[in-house]
Amino acid sequence: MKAELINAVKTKYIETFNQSPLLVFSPGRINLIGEHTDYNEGFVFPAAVDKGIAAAIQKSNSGHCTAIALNLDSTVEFELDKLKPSPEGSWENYVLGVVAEIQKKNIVVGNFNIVFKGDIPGGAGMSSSAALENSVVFGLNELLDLGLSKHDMILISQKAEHNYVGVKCGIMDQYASMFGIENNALHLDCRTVEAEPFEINFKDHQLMLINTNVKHSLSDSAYNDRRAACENISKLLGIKALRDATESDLEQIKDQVTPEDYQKALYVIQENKRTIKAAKAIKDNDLETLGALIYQSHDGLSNQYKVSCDELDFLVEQAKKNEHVLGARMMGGGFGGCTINLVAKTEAKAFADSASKAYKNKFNKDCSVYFVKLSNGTHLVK
Ligand code: GAF
Repeated sequence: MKAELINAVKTKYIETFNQSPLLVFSPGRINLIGEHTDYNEGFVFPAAVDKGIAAAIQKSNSGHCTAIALNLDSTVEFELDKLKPSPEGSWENYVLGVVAEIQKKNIVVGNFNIVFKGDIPGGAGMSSSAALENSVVFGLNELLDLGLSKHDMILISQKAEHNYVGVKCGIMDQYASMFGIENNALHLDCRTVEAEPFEINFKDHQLMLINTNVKHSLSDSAYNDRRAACENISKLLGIKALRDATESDLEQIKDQVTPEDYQKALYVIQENKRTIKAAKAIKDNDLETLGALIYQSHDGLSNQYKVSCDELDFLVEQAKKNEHVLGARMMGGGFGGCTINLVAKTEAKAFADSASKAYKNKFNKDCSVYFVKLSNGTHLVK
């Protein structure tokens, strides 16, 4: 699929602009465990996957920039000295935001044209946004020799999302998409922004994603609200981020926060511990423990952090009923998107079929099943 995407953007670029472009591929990501811990400066466990966004980019001498999204059949033109966000929900905000953040560093960006095509399902919680942002900053850095490091680039992508898209995201998605390593998941410390790669070979088990194919509205504002709640509690505790809190610290200020916010902070503290335990379980090849931690993660996301939805909870319940699924949970920001499942290889297809049938009966719509390969991060394609 990657080759087809690259071919499509290259062909469109040459047809439209009559020049030969640089080609970039930027992947989406999964996350084993560690959800909503990144903006609390805690641990996460993502991996880049073999679904992503291809971009063809080259300098423009037309006096303006043009960006084309082939999936959406949409073309946008803009001028670099007049950048401002487009209305909320516009895809080009990811592109404009990246350029604006580079400019904020007093780096001069020259005119360029860019064509995108991707195969990350929208709203699946697989970070098509980070893939898009990273493809732009990486492409511009190569094309214009901007001298940015990969760490600079992911911070630019993250700020673009904060300031142009309006989602106060953490650093997990941009990191995983940029720094992914084939066959590895990255145990990332979101405070130091350094990761330990873990080669993932679950032998007779594998990871499987099931996409609910729903994305409930308000997910962006609910995300920002949760981040704000975590930051308020950190302030009350006199710490930099919830990563520094223990359950007993939280207990001390229990009467100063709402019961709902108390549960949210407790979830973050517990999820951070689970993510550290998951790294040990993988090192010990203890898949039962890993699976149990994954189920606990979902329970916390659903009942304490309140970012799940009926469709996700239903798919996790289906997994729990199946003895061949060691763990399942919602993945990403929540309110829709995928569950990630740790399932016996020989039973994966049967579980996918039975869960899909049950889902269709319950919600009268289809879910989708994906088997992904852990892959390299954003790179040039020769
Ligand atoms: C979204 C955000 F972009 C990430 O930074 C992270 O917080 C995730 O939700 C939840 O773990 O993908």
